[in-house]
Amino acid sequence: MKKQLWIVNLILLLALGLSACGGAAAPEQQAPAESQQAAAPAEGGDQPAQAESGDAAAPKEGLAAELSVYNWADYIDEEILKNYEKEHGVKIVYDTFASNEDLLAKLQAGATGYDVIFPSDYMVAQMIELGLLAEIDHNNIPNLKNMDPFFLNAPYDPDNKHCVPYQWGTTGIAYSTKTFDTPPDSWSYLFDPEQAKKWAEAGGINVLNDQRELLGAALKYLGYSLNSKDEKQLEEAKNVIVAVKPYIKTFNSEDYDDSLLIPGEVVISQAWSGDGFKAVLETTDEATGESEWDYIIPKEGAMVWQDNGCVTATSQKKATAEHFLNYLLDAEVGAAITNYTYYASPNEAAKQYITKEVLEDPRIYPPEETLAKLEWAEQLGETIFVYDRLWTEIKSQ
Ligand code: SPD
Repeated sequence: MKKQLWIVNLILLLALGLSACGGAAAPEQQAPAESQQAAAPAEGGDQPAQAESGDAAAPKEGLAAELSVYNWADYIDEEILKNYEKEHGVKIVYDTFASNEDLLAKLQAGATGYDVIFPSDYMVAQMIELGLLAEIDHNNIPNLKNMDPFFLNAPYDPDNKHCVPYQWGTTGIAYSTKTFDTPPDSWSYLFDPEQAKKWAEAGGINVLNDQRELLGAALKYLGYSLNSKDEKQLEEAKNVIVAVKPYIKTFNSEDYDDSLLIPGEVVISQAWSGDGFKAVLETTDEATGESEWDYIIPKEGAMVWQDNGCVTATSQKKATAEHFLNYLLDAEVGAAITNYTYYASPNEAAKQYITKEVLEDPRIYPPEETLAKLEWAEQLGETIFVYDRLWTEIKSQ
């Protein structure tokens, strides 16, 4: 009996080891079927392969042994993943992407190994249209009740048939308070060539490596909608970016804390609210309360967005994916996400656990007058091909 168990465990270890290798590094591989959970050893002794980020025990009944999650960079505290692994015995294979378009390209290239993904609003609509998302079973996600109704039933996913809200935020400008005497309250600080030259010489400019975001900001600078489908306006926006490209030090959406803002690699950057606010908090002098960084919404207006947890159409582990999404929507878990990322939470029940400094900061939860200046990105239909072409032109000049 002991020998038989040993052989079963060895086979399991090998199988899990192989699927772990295939999870993040080679997501093109088909994910193992959800029914593999049945093979997890129920007795003590050897357990399935340990999770990379925690100690996944045998998966709880009805759950798969492993789940592949694909999210934006720096968008969850790893402790939350470890806790899920420990509590539910599901190993999380975690991988990150830099933009909605990168995520889409990956799925369209045939990657079928991802179970849970986190597209933004307009991309959810596009992915539904392309048949890339599964319909979710709300019975498996009772924590949807915790959500602020404002973030449910969005036009891009009526009745939340495919996705659940994850985090929301804005796209503005992060800036070094040592460099700027007055806050850079206009996109002209990035897009007017004379200004851009000045800030490039003062220490450097970063912009988001993201076509909807950068073209959207240039459109706003020109006084247009960031959802413009007008080819002349779009061409104009491209020319604005190309004109300042020599002054842009980096196109980077992923390394704010490590190498961009906090170490002072640049002095001004187009930035997402949470990343900007992280730089504010982490460089605040406790004695004076002053910070080396600040974050502002330009007066011409900016993007407001909502990211969403969705299950891929190719996932073989839909029930486990829904179980994981439900975990993320728990009030305390939702608060832990925001207390780490500094993005606003759509989770009403989480608010009691979110730190005051985040909940009461207008840079994270903007007041009405700021919200009035913000615009949601919408799905653009065929015009995305124009955006693709312009983005290629910008990047290749
Ligand atoms: N560091 C995590 C950033 C998540 C940003 N997602 C929003 C994109 C909106 N276009």
